[in-house]
Amino acid sequence: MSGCETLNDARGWPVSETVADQVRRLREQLSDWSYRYYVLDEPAVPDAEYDRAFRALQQLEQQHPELISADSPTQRVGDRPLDGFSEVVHEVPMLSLDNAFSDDELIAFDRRVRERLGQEEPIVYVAEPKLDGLAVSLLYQQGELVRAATRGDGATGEDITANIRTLRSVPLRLRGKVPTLLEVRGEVIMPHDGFEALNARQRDAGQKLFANPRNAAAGSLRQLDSRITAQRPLEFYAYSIARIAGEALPASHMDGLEHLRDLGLRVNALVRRCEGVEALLVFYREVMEARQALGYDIDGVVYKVDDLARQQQLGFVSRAPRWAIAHKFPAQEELTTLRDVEWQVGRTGALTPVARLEPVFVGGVTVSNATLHNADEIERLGLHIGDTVVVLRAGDVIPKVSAVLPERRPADARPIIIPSACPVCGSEVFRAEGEAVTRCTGGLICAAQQKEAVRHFASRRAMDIEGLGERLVEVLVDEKLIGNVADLYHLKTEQVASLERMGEKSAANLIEAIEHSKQIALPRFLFALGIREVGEATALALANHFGSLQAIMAADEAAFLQVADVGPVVASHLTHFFAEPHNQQVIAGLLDAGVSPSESEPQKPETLPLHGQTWVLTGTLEQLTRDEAKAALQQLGAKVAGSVSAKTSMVIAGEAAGSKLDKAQSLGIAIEDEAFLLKVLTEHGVHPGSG
Ligand code: D41
Repeated sequence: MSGCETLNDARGWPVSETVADQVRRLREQLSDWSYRYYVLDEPAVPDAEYDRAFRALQQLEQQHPELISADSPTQRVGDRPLDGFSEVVHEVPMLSLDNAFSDDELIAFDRRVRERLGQEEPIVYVAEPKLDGLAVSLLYQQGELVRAATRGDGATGEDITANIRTLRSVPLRLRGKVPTLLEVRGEVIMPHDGFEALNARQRDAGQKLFANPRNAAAGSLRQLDSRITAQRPLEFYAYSIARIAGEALPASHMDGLEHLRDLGLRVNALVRRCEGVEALLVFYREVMEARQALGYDIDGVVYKVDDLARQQQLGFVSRAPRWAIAHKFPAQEELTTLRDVEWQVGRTGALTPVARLEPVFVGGVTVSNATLHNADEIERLGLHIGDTVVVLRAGDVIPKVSAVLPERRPADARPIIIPSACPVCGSEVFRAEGEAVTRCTGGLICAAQQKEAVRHFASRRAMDIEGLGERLVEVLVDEKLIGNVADLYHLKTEQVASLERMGEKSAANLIEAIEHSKQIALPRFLFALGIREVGEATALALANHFGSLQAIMAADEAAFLQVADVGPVVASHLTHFFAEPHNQQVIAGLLDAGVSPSESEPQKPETLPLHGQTWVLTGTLEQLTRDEAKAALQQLGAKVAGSVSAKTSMVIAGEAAGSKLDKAQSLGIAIEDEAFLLKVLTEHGVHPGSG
């Protein structure tokens, strides 16, 4: 105990502290938090806390501009663009790395190293991931960042100090006891999440997209206006000391990296000391496994002889050190030829173009097919059959055609034609306005969609056929007992009982459940047909509006558009569905088999009890799902909106209702709970969830 008490303010600082002390304290605090965040990878405080301290410092500096210094964290961004980059001559050249493309080439490298050193025993190496970014060189004098340069041709680069200063992972001042001079080399990269976000912003702003994180990083460092660079998610990792003065060079590469960490520079966490070539190969495989999950691109690993004296002994050949090598991962992009395009039909009827390629070795496997996603993608790529294309296969993801080389297009190249009929069932195909996907309209008969169609038809909210689960649908279709939903109604107990893992009893139950489903409410029947974008609420609106299946099947697009809740897209899905002869046949088959959807008088919307009202559902309901509650309210003529406004008639608040509830309260709108909703529904004879 000092015995001398000082008064502290709310932050715990002595009140007598001078402004200069406060500024210094804030800077130390901020740089310490950055160090813990970037170098130790152990964030000390939430971002908001950092931001508060940052703003406090900004404010003090504004009031006392004489206290501003270049190494203050507030001074990362300059305020005017440069006319151009000036040249930087690298006092210590920035070397390049030799490559090994196979285990054998690596083993040969290790043998050469041991021969030159006259050493039989295993060499101690340091293994590092090879970050796929841009090499830069940072110069610190008396601990302060004074210059940053690109690699250029290795002998001269460009001065990008203003841009590098904007990277928060680059300290503007080193920590602790600093060398009088330090030149450190490292890589600037853009992580995947930042890259995706940047491209999304570029797209929104109508700007050109970056092809990959490396290009985005390069483009960001090449900005003459550092205010733009400051908005780009760039990160720096240090990987070697080029020169150091005022203290001795560490004895090994690993010691050097640890020293860099202590000085506040970020070093990649995967870096390892490895003894002997086998350990290098283990490291290579481990990093390759971890590659997809790293969050940034690497294109291989780098091995360096650890001992600096041995490095010196080995020296250089031309411009690469003999003591280091890059062990590259298999290329993830290769060129090949597009032989043909085939169209596959998915379980929901989407037609997907698949590229048939001249087989090519890429990403470690031979690829002969790649997805083309949809017709828009083909158009975007400007693809022709016969084209030379770039195939991308990253990790375990499906190979894709990522680009075309139009200058290599042969004279006999053919354009790609979108089929006009489904390649599986021959039904008409259809592409809704504004949609990228072309779809088969033969949903009820198309073999590609059979299983999905039957599964949906039988599901609880549709025909509710108990016991007809996904697995059984699979078997029934595979055993060719059914081809479409109408065939369900011709199944015999003996047929079902003969299936694997089906007893007499469960077979009888199934047939009974199928029989039971024949009496069905029209909205459920419509929903069960699996028409695109016709959910329960739309099915209900259609049933209310038209009253019968016959009336619906006779309607044209204009008539569908009269239905509340039906817009142009749904209207065109409906028209195409009912116009397809295959679908008409299946519906006729269902009716012939005795399925009889209920009929009722078409209801005039004005006569519905909640007509003209807008309800909002918020929070979690206990008894009903959101969809059920919504459908039930719509059945009574209410509109169900997603947000509260002055037009809202009623808010139903379930468990953990949030901002919508606050808003309703502030607008003075009636708020009730789920019990009230259920009471209203029963009073009007609506039993949600039971059709
Ligand atoms: O991660 C990298 N891209 C990386 C590049 C790394 N981890 N270490 C490297 N080490 C060197 C030497 C051995 C010459 C100091 C490198 C590079 N060079 C390098 N980057 C670009 C050219 C050379």
